[in-house]
Amino acid sequence: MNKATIPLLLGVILIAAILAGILLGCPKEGTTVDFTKDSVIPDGQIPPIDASAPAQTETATFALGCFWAPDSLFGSPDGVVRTRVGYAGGTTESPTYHNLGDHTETIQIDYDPTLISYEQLLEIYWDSHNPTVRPWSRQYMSIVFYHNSEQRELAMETKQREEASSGRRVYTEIIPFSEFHLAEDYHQKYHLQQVPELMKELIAIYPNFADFIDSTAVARINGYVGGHVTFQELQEQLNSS
Ligand code: MHO
Repeated sequence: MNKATIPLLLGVILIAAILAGILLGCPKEGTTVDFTKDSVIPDGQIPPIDASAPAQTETATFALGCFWAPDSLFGSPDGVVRTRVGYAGGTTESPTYHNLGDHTETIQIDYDPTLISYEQLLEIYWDSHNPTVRPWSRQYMSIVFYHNSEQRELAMETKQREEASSGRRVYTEIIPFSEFHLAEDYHQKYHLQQVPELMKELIAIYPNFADFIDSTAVARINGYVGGHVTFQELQEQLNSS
């Protein structure tokens, strides 16, 4: 074989390999999903993940600023069974978004402790907001509402760790949970509710809004809309049982 043909041959093989990769669909990452054409739940049935929701769950209650983003963030991890947003920590009776009184925007997370621990939820909590900034209103306070002494201990320990690592005061309050007032429907799964095509599809599957709020599948879809998983990962989550 002529010496000059070897690099040529290698070049041709390389180009062929790249083309084959593209044709066989390697770069799935950037694929955009168009919900005017594509469904998130193609068979239109309640997905397997909802049937696998355990009867026994534990609850974590956190405040970390506006509750819209945490609702998406905590919707994604395996082991989170449901998320709800509401108001807690104050004395005002029957608070609403426009009459919050001394309450704070709060997220409540029901989780399966065999799949995710309170400590892991606390990691997400500390990583996703900056509690060293003095809160400017009760509405956006940083608070861990503990449900038992074990949660209290873990919250105190990790708060101390945050203070030590930042070298700054952490304003997070650690107080006992007393009451959670569910927020208005339009605040639940807020990011997801901004996508009308998805809402149309999901309301057909969950005609009762309370079922929509409590669904694990809907929490995961809200996590996807918030950018916490890929569409491929979401499909695997919805089909897991
Ligand atoms: N900046 C947001 C905060 C909403 S959050 C539920 C707004 O008022 O649009 O507090």
